[in-house]
Amino acid sequence: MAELVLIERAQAVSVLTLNRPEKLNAFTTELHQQLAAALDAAAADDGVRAVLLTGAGRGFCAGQDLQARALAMADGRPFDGGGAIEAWYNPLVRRLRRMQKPVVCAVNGVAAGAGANLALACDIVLAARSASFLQAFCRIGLVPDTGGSFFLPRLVGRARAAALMLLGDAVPAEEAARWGLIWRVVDDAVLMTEARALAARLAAQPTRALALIKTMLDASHGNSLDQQLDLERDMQKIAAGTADFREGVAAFLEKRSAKFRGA
Ligand code: LHQ
Repeated sequence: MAELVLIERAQAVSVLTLNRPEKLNAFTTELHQQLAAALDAAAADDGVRAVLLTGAGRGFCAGQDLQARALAMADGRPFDGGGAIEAWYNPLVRRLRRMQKPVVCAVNGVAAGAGANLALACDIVLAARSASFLQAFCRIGLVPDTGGSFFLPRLVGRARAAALMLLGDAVPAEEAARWGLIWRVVDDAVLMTEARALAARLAAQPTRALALIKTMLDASHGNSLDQQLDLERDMQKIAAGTADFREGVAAFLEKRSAKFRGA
């Protein structure tokens, strides 16, 4: 079986590399299957405290593989776009958002269609200066998926989201960072060093608290102030019950660095 997702363990970080470089890591069913399995394994392993997602070669991910073979249904029926979303793309976004640990995305090159929105579903996105983000869907008569119509307006506002989705133009990484679509741009040569350092730093933080923060961020846009205040109370109750909180306070009082265990 071809290794379409390379899995490397760097201490407490699981580094996942999409690996169809000749097709800019476009999604086939096999790639989806391997990515889902790798994310599930990372989620289930308490020794993994951060995930780093990137792509092999010059692209990050060109979205759905548009070759006829990848679109063909096994039983000869026409391609069912909604079926592919239900079977693969929606579960992928849910896996990332429900992951009880931070997910860093290192966008090493073009991120198009579902590939662009895959990046936006991660927690912190770093991009190489040469990378670009492209809501390619309208170019081929499709609509944004993989959470794009949810994430984009929240990240960059309706005006920019509308132009991105209706025009399908590429946004260079530096502009994406200026707009708040992603966290930061770095030189191509240092992307993976920076991304690995960031993931390692996150992996040494209090993992339970980080997971609770993800929950709060995701709830924030749908909640009223009162609901969010209640959620903060509930999340703080859980965080304050962790060993990592006790360690954090002890380290502060003893004027030393905290050694968080992620529990
Ligand atoms: C590709 C692809 C690709 C196959 C590059 N497929 N081969 C969900 C399920 C339901 C319905 C369907 O949609 C979805 C979600 C989606 O993601 S829809 C959006 C699908 N993606 C696109 O429309 C992007 C298509 N790709 C492009 O527009 C360009 O390739 C970009 C702008 C990403 C990069 O352009 P270039 O840097 O000029 O590279 P290239 O076009 O020369 O691509 C390099 C190779 O990769 C080339 O293969 P070849 O054998 O000719 O060298 C491309 O055919 C192949 N490739 N994207 N999505």
